[in-house]
Amino acid sequence: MALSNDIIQQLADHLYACEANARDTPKITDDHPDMDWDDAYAVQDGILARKLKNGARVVGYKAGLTSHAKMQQMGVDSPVFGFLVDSGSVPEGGTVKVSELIHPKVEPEIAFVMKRALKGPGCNIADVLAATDFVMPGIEVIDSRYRDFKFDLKSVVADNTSAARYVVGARALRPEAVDMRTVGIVLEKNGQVVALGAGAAVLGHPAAAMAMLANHLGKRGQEIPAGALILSGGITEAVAVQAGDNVCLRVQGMGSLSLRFA
Ligand code: 0L1
Ligand code: MG
Repeated sequence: MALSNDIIQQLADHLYACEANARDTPKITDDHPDMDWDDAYAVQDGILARKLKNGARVVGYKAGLTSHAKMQQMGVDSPVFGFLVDSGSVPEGGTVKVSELIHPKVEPEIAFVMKRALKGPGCNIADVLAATDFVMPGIEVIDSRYRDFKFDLKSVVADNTSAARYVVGARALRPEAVDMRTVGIVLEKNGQVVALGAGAAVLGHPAAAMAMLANHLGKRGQEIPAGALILSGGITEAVAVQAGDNVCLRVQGMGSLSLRFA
C-alpha cells in the first residue's frame, strides 16, 4: 500500500461526507497520485465501515464499468466492484429524492440473487449460473461524488463505484430460463426510448461480470455469500436524470420496472 492508514481514513471520511451531504469533490488522486489498488479498496472499506456503524446492512455487491459503452463513456478499460447496502434500496415504482444526490444517472442492469456462496479464484460463467437462485431486472442509480463524473479507476473504486440507489423487481427467473446474452432491454425516460441493448453488452454475458466479482473477492479472502443481491453492470451508457423524470426499464420476458425522480 502506498498511503498511510491515517490518509485512508481521512479519504473515507471525506467521501462519506460528500455522499451524506450531496456535495461533489475533485477526484482524490489529484492530491494522492500514488494511491494504489489496495489503498482504493481500503478507502471503499472505510466508507462501508462508516455506513455499518450508522446502521446500514450490506445486501450484496455491484460490478461497474462492465460494458464497452460504459468504459468508452468513462474513458477507462476495466470493470470495478463495490458494495450495496439496504439504505440504497428503492421499492418498485418508488421515488428517488434528487436533493439527496449530486448528479444522478440511471443504468439498466440484470440483478442476480445467489442460492449459494461463490468464491474465487477460478470462477467461470457455469459456476455463477449453478450458484444463482434467480435473476431479475434492476435499475442502478449512480451518483459519482466526483465533480462532473471526472475520475480515474482508482478514485472511482474508492468512491464505492458511484453506488447510490437501486431498484430490482419485475419478474424473477431461474438463470436457466433466460439467455442472458440475447435478452433485450429498453430504457425509457418520460415515455421516450433513451437506450437499448442486450445482456451480452456486459462482458459478453452478465454472469462473466459475476465471475470476475467472485474472483476479485477471492483474492481479498472474501466471497459472494448465499442470498446476496448483485447488480452485474450497466448494459448501456448511463442516462442522466433530474427531478420530474420517470424511468422505466423493460426487459424481454422479465417485465418492467420503474422509478420516479422528485
Ligand atoms: O455501475 C457503474 O457502472 C458505475 C461505475 C462507476 C463509474 C460511473 O460513475 O459511471
Ligand atoms: Mg451500474
